[in-house]
Amino acid sequence: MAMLFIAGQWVEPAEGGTRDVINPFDGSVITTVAEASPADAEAAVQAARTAFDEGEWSSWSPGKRGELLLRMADLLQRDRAEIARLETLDTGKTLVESGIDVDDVTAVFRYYGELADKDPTRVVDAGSESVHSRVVYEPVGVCALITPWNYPLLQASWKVAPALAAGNTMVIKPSEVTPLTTVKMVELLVEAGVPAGVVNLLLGSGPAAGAPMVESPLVDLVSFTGGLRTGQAIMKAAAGTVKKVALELGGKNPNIVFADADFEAAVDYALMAVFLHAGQVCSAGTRLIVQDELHDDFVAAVVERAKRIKLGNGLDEGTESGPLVSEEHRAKVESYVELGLQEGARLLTGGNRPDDPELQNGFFYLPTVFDDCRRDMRLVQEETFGPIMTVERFRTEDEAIALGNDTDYGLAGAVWTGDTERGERVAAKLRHGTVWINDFGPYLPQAEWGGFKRSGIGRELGHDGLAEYREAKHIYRNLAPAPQRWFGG
Ligand code: TXE
Repeated sequence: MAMLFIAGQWVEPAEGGTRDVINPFDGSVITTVAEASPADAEAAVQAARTAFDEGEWSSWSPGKRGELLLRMADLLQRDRAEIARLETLDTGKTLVESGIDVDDVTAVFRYYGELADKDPTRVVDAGSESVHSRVVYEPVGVCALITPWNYPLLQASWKVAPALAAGNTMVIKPSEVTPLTTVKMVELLVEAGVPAGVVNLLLGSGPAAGAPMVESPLVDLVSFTGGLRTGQAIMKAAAGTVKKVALELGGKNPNIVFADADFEAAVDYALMAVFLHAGQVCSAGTRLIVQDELHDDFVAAVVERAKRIKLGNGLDEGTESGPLVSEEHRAKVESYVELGLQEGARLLTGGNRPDDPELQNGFFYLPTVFDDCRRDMRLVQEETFGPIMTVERFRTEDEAIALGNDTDYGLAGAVWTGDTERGERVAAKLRHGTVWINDFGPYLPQAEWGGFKRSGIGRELGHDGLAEYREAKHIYRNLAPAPQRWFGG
């Protein structure tokens, strides 16, 4: 049974709690893992605090920390197949996607491994010959890293790698729904040589394991990826001790297609944008916003291909999309389909569970397309996090931009056009943290990722993703101290 990892030891939870981890493909129990209580959270936080304040970690040079991350990258590649299989069992996504996740995670560890010793110290011109002024960057301290179930390993790496590179200690809490690859990640970090207490792992629910970390006066920073409501609760809870807070809270992302776009490519990406991983992607392009004259042909092509998406076991070759992550999550997706029908959206395909007998025990849902959608519908405005595409139309460039920005979120968006200048004009006006022109989905470890508006606070990846885990300190040295006589004396 996977246990908690506290102060360099794999330990039983204080109250002996356990939780079954469910395979979303067929509802079977993959394994049983430990379930933390608030007492475990307290112990994990204390271990991270002690390691930060008193441990050998603080004396590690940035270069040595970087080498640890590079070793970790090698270990991830060594165990690539095993990790990919675990991720597929746990999340339902296809093995190909899980393999890509491991490669992306490896790239993130390499990127921060190489960045760790690039000293950002800045000498500041104090305007005086007798002053030496510089800004140095130090770790924030103890970090609570709370991650979701859709990209368990990937989301954890975006936090763990920069937090280690900057010299912090941490407690990681993966989603209780999908803990397996995070357990593996901690095992590999131990093998890579991370000192005791620097990385601690809690398995358990938000209220019992997550909330005590957020409230703890011993924690300096919370980085959270997950849903909007939980993010709001975390921000409020963190206010009590004025922690640093970084939030990535999903999106409702527009995919804008002009009539002069490359038809085949735009159709292909429109499908991938929303149906990859059954739509359980924070940057999923669920809002297709298509120009009037292209609408009928484009939507017909999307629907025809959506009907042919092969659902199945993520471990099987040929499976194009897996199930939703849980029964509970499927119920949420189904309630949005009901709502869409009530709001007057026109169902073109899907809107149901598949009838394939082999999929009846899993949490499957058919790729679903709704036409005649309006910007004021909740179906269009709220994150469904499922395989649901909504279609809206526009006539002019200004209308397209207005629709693309008509959301409380601001994580990502795309524009498809054959006109380079128009692509740049629209990209400049979209209020989203990432904008793709004639593409959908790619991100780079070296480019910042995060949201405008309610999609969150702060950035992951890139230099800013490391800056989140650093405190700036100004050191001002007077080279010729002499009395100032401010008070006359
Ligand atoms: O996530 P939660 P849920 C969206 C998506 C989904 C919705 C809800 O729309 O349907 O969120 O999903 C921990 N203090 N996203 O309920 O609750 C929890 O244990 C501290 C978008 O599954 O946000 C888990 O580890 N921690 C998203 C993590 O928070 C708490 C990805 C995320 O869980 C806590 C996933 C608390 N009070 C869902 N309550 C994205 N941005 O990509 C829960 N947690």
